[in-house]
Amino acid sequence: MVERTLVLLKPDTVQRGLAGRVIARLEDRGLKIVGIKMVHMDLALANRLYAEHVNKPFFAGLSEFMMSRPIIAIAVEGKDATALVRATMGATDPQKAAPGTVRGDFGTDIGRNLIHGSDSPEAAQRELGILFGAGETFDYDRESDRWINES
Ligand code: IDP
Ligand code: MG
Repeated sequence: MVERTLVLLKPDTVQRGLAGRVIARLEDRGLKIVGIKMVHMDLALANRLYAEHVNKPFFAGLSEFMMSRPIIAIAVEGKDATALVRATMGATDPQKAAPGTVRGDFGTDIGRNLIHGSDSPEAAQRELGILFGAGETFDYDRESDRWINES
């Protein structure tokens, strides 16, 4: 099913100048950018986005890192976009992520794993609502997607 999902390029991706290369991997898989912006996360945003993790021992470090520098939020659309993004990202721990994935190729540490992707279509809906307001995402067709929409 064609759906939308949330990608965040974490501070390490922006700091290391890898944003373009990571975005290219998403586009190379056929995903369509339907919203994109730079965000400097605050604690309220971190608490909402990572609601499932607020009581975990790593939450303090995670939220501190996510608030440390600007990130890039991207709404992407495509067939099974959530699963496709997750496969492109690789496992949470870069040590375990397969070569060819973003985390497997560029990641060094579980706390510096470059990219966030929603973990289910339901989570994607919720997270997109947190990051993108009305008028910040766009409906448009790409000629190259016609065959996907017809299948
Ligand atoms: P995900 O990003 O692959 O969906 P989650 O389990 O949702 O992984 O965790 C959110 C983020 O929290 C991870 O991307 C990672 O940066 C961080 N994190 C998760 N588990 C640990 C841990 O055990 N130690 C340190 N950081 C962690
Ligand atoms: Mg997650």
